[in-house]
Amino acid sequence: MTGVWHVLGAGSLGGLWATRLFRAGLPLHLILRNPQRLAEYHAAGGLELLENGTSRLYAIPAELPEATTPIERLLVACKAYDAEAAVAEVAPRLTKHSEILLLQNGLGSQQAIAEQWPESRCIFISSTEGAYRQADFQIVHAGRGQNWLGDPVNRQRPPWLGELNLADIPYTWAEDIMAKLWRKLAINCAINPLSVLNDCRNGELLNHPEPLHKLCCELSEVLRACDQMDAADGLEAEVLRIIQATAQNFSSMHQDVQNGRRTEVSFLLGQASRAAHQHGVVTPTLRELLDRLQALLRRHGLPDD
Ligand code: NAD
Ligand code: KPL
Repeated sequence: MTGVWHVLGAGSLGGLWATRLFRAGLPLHLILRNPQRLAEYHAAGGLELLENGTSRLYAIPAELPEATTPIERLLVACKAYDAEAAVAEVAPRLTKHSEILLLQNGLGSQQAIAEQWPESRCIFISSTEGAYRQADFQIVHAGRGQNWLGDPVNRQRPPWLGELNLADIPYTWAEDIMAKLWRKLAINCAINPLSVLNDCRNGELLNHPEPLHKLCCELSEVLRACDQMDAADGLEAEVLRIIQATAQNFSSMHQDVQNGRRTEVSFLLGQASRAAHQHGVVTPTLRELLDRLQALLRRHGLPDD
């Protein structure tokens, strides 16, 4: 074993990772945001994982950000818009050679954290696993998937990857994690906003081939301008394949809006738009989509970033 895991954020994906690591016998602490959340957690008796029709409660030790034990490996499982501030709260506890694992979707939050804490090794994760919260501290493992882990500045595998095998957490070490993250960002940009604006399941987007096609062309051009040739290759075909494979599902952004939760738009469409602007790529479809999406978010009383 190579040290203690600290999981920052006991939500859906953080809970899924934490329960699997803990039941494999790995040393782990959850970090909860404030004394009230910690008291509620203790009252619940731990984190419950519902999986394959069975449920089990795991009494994982939990603490506050201001605890004093050093942190060597931090798994950040907050939403992209909370991640930097959450790391700042525990930053005084990070050891000199600490590792920060970032589970956030989209792009932008990872780079901000890597710049802010250059002494820590930042490992980016692109996850296609599915989990949601049925109630506070009750996590449902809803969909099998993959976790790609990688470090854009150091391709060496960390020594603790074997612990993920022990915990039955599916993973692949990605030599080019940026390509994975850009590809997922582009797929989410193509599907999620259109599903929100048309208020539909993913499959119904096949009835709107024109905006989907234009969007995929613009997104591919943005990816190529960012030197992400692999991520651009065959984007539209993959988007169509994913739409078919998830035809009956509502996208995560659609679910966020339906449930009155803030979206990660700034780290998805916002990031694609900023990259387009920076590289002088003209993206009228993307721009119009972002404007319409932000207007809809404001109408729903949600932040538009
Ligand atoms: P979530 O909202 O279920 O969980 C986030 C948790 O972080 C919440 O419990 C929140 O209270 C906590 N948090 C926020 N600020 C904190 C702070 N300062 N200190 C401590 N805790 C704090 O979100 P999620 O669905 O687990 O998503 C996390 C990230 O993973 C997102 O970027 C999401 O896009 C990505 N992701 C999620 C899934 C999924 O199936 N849920 C799949 C792939 C990727
Ligand atoms: O990742 C997704 C999401 O809903 O966030 C899919 C299903 C791929 C749609 O973009």
